[in-house]
Amino acid sequence: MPPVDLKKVRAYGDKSGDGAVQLSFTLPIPHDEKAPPAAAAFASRLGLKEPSVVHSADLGGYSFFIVYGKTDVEIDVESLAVPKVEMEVWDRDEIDRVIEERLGRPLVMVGACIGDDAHTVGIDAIMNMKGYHGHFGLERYRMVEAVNFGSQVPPETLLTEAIARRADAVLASQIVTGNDLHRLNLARLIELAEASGVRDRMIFVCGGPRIDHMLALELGFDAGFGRGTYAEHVASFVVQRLLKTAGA
Ligand code: B12
Repeated sequence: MPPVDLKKVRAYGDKSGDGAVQLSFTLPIPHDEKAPPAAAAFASRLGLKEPSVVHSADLGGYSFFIVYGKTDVEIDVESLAVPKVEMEVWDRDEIDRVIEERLGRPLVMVGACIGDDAHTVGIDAIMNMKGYHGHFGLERYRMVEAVNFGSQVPPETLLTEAIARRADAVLASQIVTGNDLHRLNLARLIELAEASGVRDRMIFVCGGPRIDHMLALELGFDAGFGRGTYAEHVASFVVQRLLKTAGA
């Protein structure tokens, strides 16, 4: 691969620097002879040069498109400041050993999909015994008491359970929604924790397919995790944060 100037990054299609991109979208129009030209016009208005509609399909009254095009846009990747979760990823044995030897008691971690969200597969992957992709979940950790409250749990309920169990960490899962319900739900959890005076007594972690650490920090969480997260990432973060707080 040729060297890339990270201050001037262009899209890569067939060859370096060609600026070729692929875009998919739906228009609320019938899938007739005007549909592909409408898609090309739409892509053109977005600033794409040489728009070419390579796929279109009838969605039952609406039309779906895939369009190729070119752009001169360049971005300066070096100038982007992106926070990342500061931690070293330990394996399950190491995490259990450190909890036992340095913290001296099992840790309690409670979690749920909050609000209306019923997408439990992600939080199950982190918390349940079976885990995900061959990485066991928190229930499998000898020194972690993990309680997964499942789907559509109001933030109030999750916090009440966390307080009742004197949780060390609260794990909230959210699908990012177009109307920003994820922001409302996640922010509500933190507001409630602050109002109850427990914000500093627990570690708050959120996650989901389009959640990232930057969004998590913005909403008042300690960390945020997206796709490809395993239980050991979350547990490593929680343990290392507790050690830091304890000065251990
Ligand atoms: C399965 C599924 C469902 C199932 C969920 C069943 C269940 N028990 O979970 C059902 C059929 C119920 C469903 C319903 C809906 N769904 Co759905 N669903 C999916 C699907 C196909 C897979 C999601 C999944 O299981 N991924 C696998 C897990 C392992 O990945 P993950 O969630 O990213 O989790 C990982 C990380 O994100 C992270 N993580 C997740 N949570 C947490 C929490 C913490 C604390 C941490 C640290 C990490 C973490 O760790 C996990 C492991 O690495 C996705 C499409 C897709 N391919 O992603 C759509 C998708 C998420 N659904 C979508 C939609 C729109 C809906 C509905 C609104 C559809 C409808 N109109 O009814 C409803 C909403 C229901 C509701 N009230 O929430 C959209 C969301 C769009 C968006 N805004 O981004 C998607 C993206 C599909 C799409 N392209 O349109 N869905």
